[in-house]
Amino acid sequence: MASVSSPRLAAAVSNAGGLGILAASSQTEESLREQIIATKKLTDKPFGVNLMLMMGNIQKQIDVLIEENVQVVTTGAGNPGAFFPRFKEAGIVVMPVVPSVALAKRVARQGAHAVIAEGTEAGGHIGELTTMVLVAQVADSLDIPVIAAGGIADGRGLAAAFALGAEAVQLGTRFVATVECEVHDNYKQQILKANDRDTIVTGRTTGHPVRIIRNKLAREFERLEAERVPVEELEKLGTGRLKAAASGDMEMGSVMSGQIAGMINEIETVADVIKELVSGAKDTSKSIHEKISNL
Ligand code: TUI
Repeated sequence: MASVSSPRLAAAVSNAGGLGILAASSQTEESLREQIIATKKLTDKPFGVNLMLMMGNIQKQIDVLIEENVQVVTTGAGNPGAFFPRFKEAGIVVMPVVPSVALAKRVARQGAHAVIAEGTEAGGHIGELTTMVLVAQVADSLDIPVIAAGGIADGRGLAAAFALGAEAVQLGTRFVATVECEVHDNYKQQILKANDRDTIVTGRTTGHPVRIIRNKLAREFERLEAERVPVEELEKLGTGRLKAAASGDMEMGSVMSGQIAGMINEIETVADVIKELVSGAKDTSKSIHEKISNL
């Protein structure tokens, strides 16, 4: 949710009973600190910060989290092992995103409090396994809580995640199409317009696959990857593209979105999304119970 999450969105999620997550992404320490302070002004509930592990200033970002007494950290796009001693010393709850059982087991050994098992249905940087197979296998392998992510936008997804052994869910794309999300309206409309097959994975050949909604940038990636141009050229093409999308460029912006976009048809408030998530899961549970009773 780099460039997409903001104090307003994270605070809205926490105020509605979820755990809002701010994206540290490529922010400077100063700007991350400002965002944390702004979020504290908007909610008195706990919230977390997501760290992208390949960032050059990550140690300085962690300094800020500790100084600002952030209680929960999620990590993405790498193995957070090297940072665990600092998190542990500061008493921070750590929940790494994991794309495989192997990494889930490793971070659990290193002291993770929970893992976020994110399937390839998700938007942005992704792994290979689907949520359906990943969550069940990770839940079978660990004795810490598993949070399911990737392809979850409503109560049916929440109920399905519980069925697979998860204790909670993480939503990304669903929260982009909310009133409180501060990306350009073009981005939200692109998600509303998208159908089930409108996302595509770019950058597989770079080792950093990223799921985005099909557009001119995606076609450009496809062309260059088919021509097997050097990785540096692809990385250059990808630089700054999420910010461009967040600012409204739907042609050459990286409009990151999960495959669930086809199911999102309305911009709603965060509170309504969370209310429907819970009531939808309860309805789903009843109908599952009936179906199973009739077996
Ligand atoms: O990180 C995300 N989503 C993101 S990051 C991002 S910015 C970016 N742009 C281009 C290339 C890379 C990043 C846009 N969206 N989600 C969490 C996530 N983490 N998804 C998958 C993973 C992951 C992948 C491999 C986590 C760990 C991992 O480990 C590999 C290893 O080192 O064992």
